[in-house]
Amino acid sequence: MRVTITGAAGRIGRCLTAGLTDTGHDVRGIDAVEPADDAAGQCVVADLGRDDAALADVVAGADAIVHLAAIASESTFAEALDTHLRLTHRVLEAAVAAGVPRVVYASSNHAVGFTPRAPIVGVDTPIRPDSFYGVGKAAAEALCSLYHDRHGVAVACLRIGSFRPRPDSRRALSTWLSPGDAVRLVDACLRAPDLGFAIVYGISANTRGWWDLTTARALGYDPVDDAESFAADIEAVPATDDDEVDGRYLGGSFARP
Ligand code: 15L
Repeated sequence: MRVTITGAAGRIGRCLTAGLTDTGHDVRGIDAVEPADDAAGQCVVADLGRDDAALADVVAGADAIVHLAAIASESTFAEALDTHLRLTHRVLEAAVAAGVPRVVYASSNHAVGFTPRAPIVGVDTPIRPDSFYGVGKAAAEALCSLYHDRHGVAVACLRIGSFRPRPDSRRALSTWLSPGDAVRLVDACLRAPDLGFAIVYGISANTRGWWDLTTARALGYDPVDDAESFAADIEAVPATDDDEVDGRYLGGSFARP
């Protein structure tokens, strides 16, 4: 498939550019900065938020857009509106204008981060953002739903957990998404024949995972990594008060008092 990735120079963008290319997709990227590795040749450097021509050009002829571009952490309310809602609106409009049938949107677990921790949480749990970041992601999920219903764009919203080379905290033993599984998840969303509108959690097959992967697996996601392999190393370091506080809500430190 011809796949356009926004935010291609970011951590997840570089991983997906390389991984989806290896999987056989024809990948083009767009980002405000040049990627710091081999993905450079596949990435247009342009301001997605302002440059209409560059956006139209990079999505032209695409079979799907993977929309990652955003500030991937807490920011001001104004920045959250801009980076999540306005930017996603631009990408969805560009998809409709160019006839791109499918969008994979990088949402976040922080859309439901103020949900008290429970053994298993489905994608149907009520929206409970833990930050302006989470509000922006939840609002952008709603925008994706509108573009699916109104314009027929197939959309997968990925509530990504903790994307890291390896889990780096007690919480990440539950929330980790490995680079390999990130590629597998997005590839499944690109290929799923009847995507419709789907919300899925983006984590690896973590033994201690608390987000239900049923909707992701139904799309064909078959995660292979498990944060448990790193548990002994992480638990060798004594737990802190922050670990205890971060264990109360799904969003961890984002939901601290
Ligand atoms: C996210 O959505 C953030 O982008 C990332 O920086 C982490 O904080 C991650 O969630 C997480 O919950 O660990």
